[in-house]
Amino acid sequence: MKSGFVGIVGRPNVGKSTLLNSILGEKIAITTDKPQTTRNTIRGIYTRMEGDDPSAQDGVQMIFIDTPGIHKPRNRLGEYMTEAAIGTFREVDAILFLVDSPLDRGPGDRYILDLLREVDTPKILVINKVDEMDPEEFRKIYHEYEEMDCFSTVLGVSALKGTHVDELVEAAASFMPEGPMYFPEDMVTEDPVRFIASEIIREKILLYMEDEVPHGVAVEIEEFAEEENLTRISAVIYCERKSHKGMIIGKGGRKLKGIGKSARAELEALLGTKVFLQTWVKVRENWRDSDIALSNFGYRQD
Ligand SMILES: Nc1nc2c(ncn2[C@@H]2O[C@H](COP(=O)(O)OP(=O)(O)OP(=O)(O)O)[C@@H](O)[C@H]2O)c(=O)[nH]1
Ligand SMILES: [Mg+2]
Repeated sequence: MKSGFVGIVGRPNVGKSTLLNSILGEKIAITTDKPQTTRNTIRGIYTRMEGDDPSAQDGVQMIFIDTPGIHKPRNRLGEYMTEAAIGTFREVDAILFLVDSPLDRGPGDRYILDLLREVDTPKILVINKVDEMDPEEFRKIYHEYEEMDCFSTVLGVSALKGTHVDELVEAAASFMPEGPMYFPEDMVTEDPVRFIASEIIREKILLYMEDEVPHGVAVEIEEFAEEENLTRISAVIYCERKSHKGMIIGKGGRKLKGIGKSARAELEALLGTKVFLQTWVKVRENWRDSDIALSNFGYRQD
């Protein structure tokens, strides 16, 4: 059996989490149109068994690690995110470097490229969002990266539509060493359901809120009680300013109601039970620069 770890890295918003979900065929990472959505490394387990004899354990198991977008940090949270992403470079057997535009337009890509050149790990360059590129633009990006002697393979995919994702999985598998089966065949993630629940709520806040507000939000699950056919969840939504609290709650509580409603629908689908979701909004000023708060919210190095 072949098995190993694959890092998915790149600038914010290039589609790393969308790609992880597409590879797994299941949503375990939240995705939005706003940069800096992902804040932790998120591991998804891909297993494909081959042959008729399951005890022979022929096949491949890859643990894909979705990472926060690498950017120039403006606070301690940003530093944590960027360090978490760069830290995976040396922990994996292959790296997928995602881009969605030509190099010249992305100083961020250039910075990541320089970091990638320093590690020996095999690298695959993945041009994502080909569904919205004209062929000329795609060719330009393709040649730009193909000419560098940094990447084993250059591939174009659409994580959103699933185009060429199978080929990408094959390319990653070709770099996996012989190894054990780390996880049971049907396991897709190790992340606790509490964490996924907090992420789903944060995703809805990112989708419903504009500008700086959602970036200063952290979600903490205070209660997660599973009863027969019902899950009771209480969540505290922390924001950085009093004015943000008012905006999240909205006129007559309408905004928060909308966020809660859409989070609840997704949580019910995930858990397969009814969900009773309570949310509170609290202010914790400048928590993104507080080591204690970051640690409390789960943003710390493992
Ligand atoms: N058209 C198109 N849009 C895509 C594709 N993949 C991702 N997107 C969109 O790009 C946006 C960002 O996707 P994410 O998966 O959240 O990006 P990310 O790289 O994980 O972003 P961060 O977590 O912020 O670093 C979302 O609006 C996605 O729907 C694609 O193949 N085609
Ligand atoms: Mg992401």
